[in-house]
Amino acid sequence: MSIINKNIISLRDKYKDYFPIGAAIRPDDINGPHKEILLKHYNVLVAENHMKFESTQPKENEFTYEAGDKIVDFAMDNNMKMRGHTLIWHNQTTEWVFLDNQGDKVSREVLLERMKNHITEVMNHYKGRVYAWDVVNEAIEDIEDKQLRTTEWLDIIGEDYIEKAFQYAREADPEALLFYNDYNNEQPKKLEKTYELLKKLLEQGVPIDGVGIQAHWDINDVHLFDNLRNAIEKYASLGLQIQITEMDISMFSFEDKRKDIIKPTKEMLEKQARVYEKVFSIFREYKNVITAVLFWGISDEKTWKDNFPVKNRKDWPLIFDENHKEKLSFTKIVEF
Ligand code: HAH
Repeated sequence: MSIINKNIISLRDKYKDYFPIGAAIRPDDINGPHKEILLKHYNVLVAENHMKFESTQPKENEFTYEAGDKIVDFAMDNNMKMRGHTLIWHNQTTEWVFLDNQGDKVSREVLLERMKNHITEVMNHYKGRVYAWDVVNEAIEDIEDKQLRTTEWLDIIGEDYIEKAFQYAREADPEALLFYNDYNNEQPKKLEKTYELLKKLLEQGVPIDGVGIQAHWDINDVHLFDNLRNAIEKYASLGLQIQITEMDISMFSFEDKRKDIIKPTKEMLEKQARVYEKVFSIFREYKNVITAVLFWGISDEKTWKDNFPVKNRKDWPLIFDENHKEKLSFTKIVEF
């Protein structure tokens, strides 16, 4: 039996004059109720996990594309665009990348060679199918007064690892749009650091086309709307396009570690709907610079927020509920 209610408007149709709307998916989402939601509402996809370093090159020079290909084939068969996430990141990257046969850290030269090989291989494999890549993910430090996150990439290669990654990416696929992607990068301090980094790189001629605002937000952030507007304007002033790459709006603020809420209250759902309504109205206002909006998941049935930042705590951050039905948040996004 189909879960689709024919009377419900399609999100991607409603937004056809604004930007593509998408979701991060896992291979099993292309069956069952999630498949129906995808086919009706979305026109851009991203693999939640299956294009990350540990998935595409778990061992040196052993590239594995099966799961990623399954997702890309589904996207192509259904006329959807595909984003690539992600090439260079400190997480979900297997340890071998940074070590030699003795288990010692490799040299800058070796790591640059491995970086280039990875980027070239993976981008070549997906050439013509993945139109935009998160080349570098989460390189900015959260702690104040420190610009770059401490990672093996930075430690072994040095600060120019970011520009190298973008250069290799441009060489590998000159047609692909290249993004720098991060979370909390609409918040003033992280925005400032990101702006400085991107400005410097662009002045040096590093090929960066856009910035990804992950948008892992929550219903309690009172500064969100002002921060978001400010961030969009600031990034756009650099001539960059902006994509909202991983949106979800948690019922819990980051510091809230409560585990006793087993069902969202009406008040929580209404609050979430107001946040979704408002951020989408801001996105529409900036449709000239926002070139895609993607959710990090499909329905509340499963989301990474069920395990982050608190393990095994149910959250309800998406616009379809645990039974795949449209939430009030959905309604508020399409009512304009
Ligand atoms: C994102 N990190 C990653 O880009 C994505 O690949 C992963 O599947 C989920 C979320 C977000 C993140 C955060 O919001 C706070 C701290 C660390 C990481």
